[in-house]
Amino acid sequence: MEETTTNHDPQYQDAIKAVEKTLADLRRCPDEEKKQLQEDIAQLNSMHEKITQGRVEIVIFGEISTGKSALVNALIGRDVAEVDVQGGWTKQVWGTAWEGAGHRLKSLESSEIVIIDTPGINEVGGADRAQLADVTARRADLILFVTDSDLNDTEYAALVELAAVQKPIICVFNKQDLYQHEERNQLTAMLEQRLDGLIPANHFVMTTADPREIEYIIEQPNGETKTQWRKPAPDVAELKTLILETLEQEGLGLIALNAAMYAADKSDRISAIRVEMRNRQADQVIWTMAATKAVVVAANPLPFLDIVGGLAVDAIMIATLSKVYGLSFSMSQARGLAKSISAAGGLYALGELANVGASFFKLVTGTLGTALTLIPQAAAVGFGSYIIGQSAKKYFEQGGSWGTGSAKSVVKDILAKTDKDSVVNHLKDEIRTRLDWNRHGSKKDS
Ligand SMILES: Nc1nc2c(ncn2[C@@H]2O[C@H](COP(=O)(O)OP(=O)(O)OP(=O)(O)O)[C@@H](O)[C@H]2O)c(=O)[nH]1
Ligand SMILES: [Mg+2]
Repeated sequence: MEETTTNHDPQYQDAIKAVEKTLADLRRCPDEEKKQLQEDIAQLNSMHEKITQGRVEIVIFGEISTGKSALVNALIGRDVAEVDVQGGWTKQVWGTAWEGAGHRLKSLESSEIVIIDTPGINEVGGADRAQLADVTARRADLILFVTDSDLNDTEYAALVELAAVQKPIICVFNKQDLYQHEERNQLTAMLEQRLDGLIPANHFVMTTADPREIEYIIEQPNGETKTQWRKPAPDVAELKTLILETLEQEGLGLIALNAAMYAADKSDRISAIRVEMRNRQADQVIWTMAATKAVVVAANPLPFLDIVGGLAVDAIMIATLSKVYGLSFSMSQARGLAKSISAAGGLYALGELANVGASFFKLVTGTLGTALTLIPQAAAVGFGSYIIGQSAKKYFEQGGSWGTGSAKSVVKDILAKTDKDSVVNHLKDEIRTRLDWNRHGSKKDS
């Protein structure tokens, strides 16, 4: 990835590294995981671009028609956003560069400020709103929360949600031209009270982004007067100063902190998804193989029950599990691991139990007879495989090692944690289902 900056601020460099490391982790994910994490990859890539360019993102939130788009125009100094008398005008989140701000982050020539306009918070419903606010706010370096009177419940709830994201927030009380002195003082006092504890007192400013036309009386050269309706200039000076001051103070540190937080969030999410996906896949492999082994034992004559045959199923299971965890064990490695787990847990005993049962049965009947009577033994063999599978899973979860314990302690731990009856019952059901199905085929009267 190319560096577009030569800034050596350590905090800033660390933040870039954090984002790059998270991206590198993502690139190493197997394809299936990558598919699930597509959006995160795209978001992180744009975060990488943002931080290397030193792009500061200011996001504007607020209810419908409070003047968010008008504020973008007033700050930028020309009409870039559509302003409308009817509420609900702005439909999507979009950003525009604030070139006239004249602000550059210290020693970061390529830096720019982008102002991002969003739809009214009451425009999108509850869960979606929270989602939108969350996604947008997480990227934001600075949040402008716009209101045009006292906060209603929706606004207050949204502001609380935003404050939880831990970004600097400026509360903008817009449409000042609509208020008389007295009313303005009352509203201001109410707002200040509401904001207390949510945002610092000096992060509250008043603006007039798009004043109503007023009637001017114009004196003409001939002494006559005429009236004309004109729009006064917007007044966002105090807000602009506050934004630039905030950026000046926090500048690079702000975007660095932000990017680092973002990367940390993402890597938590990546590991959570990865753990969950692998876990699910691994369990599926273990159940399938344990049931297969149990069914094989229950349904087939004695030769299938020998240790070598049983071990083969476990080895296939372990080789498959190794792939789930991004390691690829050969069959002989897999067999080796299966053996050592069995030995560590004394699990051959479980297999032999089945052998005894089967031999006994063969002795009595001379044939396999009804497979159904072998179910308990077969389920016991399946249980052995289940434990081997879970132990191998633990081994692979730890990157192919027993961690601080030994094979023995891991198997022992797993045996202690496993609800044996429920696993065995599950396997019994599985055998019955599969054998029943068989019975309708070839083994009708066995
Ligand atoms: N009087 C007055 N009207 C304003 C001011 N700012 C905005 N308005 C008016 O308020 C209305 C809504 O303005 P917008 O900028 O579209 O508001 P918005 O918050 O972007 O609205 P949505 O995108 O629909 O959520 C328009 O009619 C603006 O002219 C202001 O400072 N004073
Ligand atoms: Mg708008």
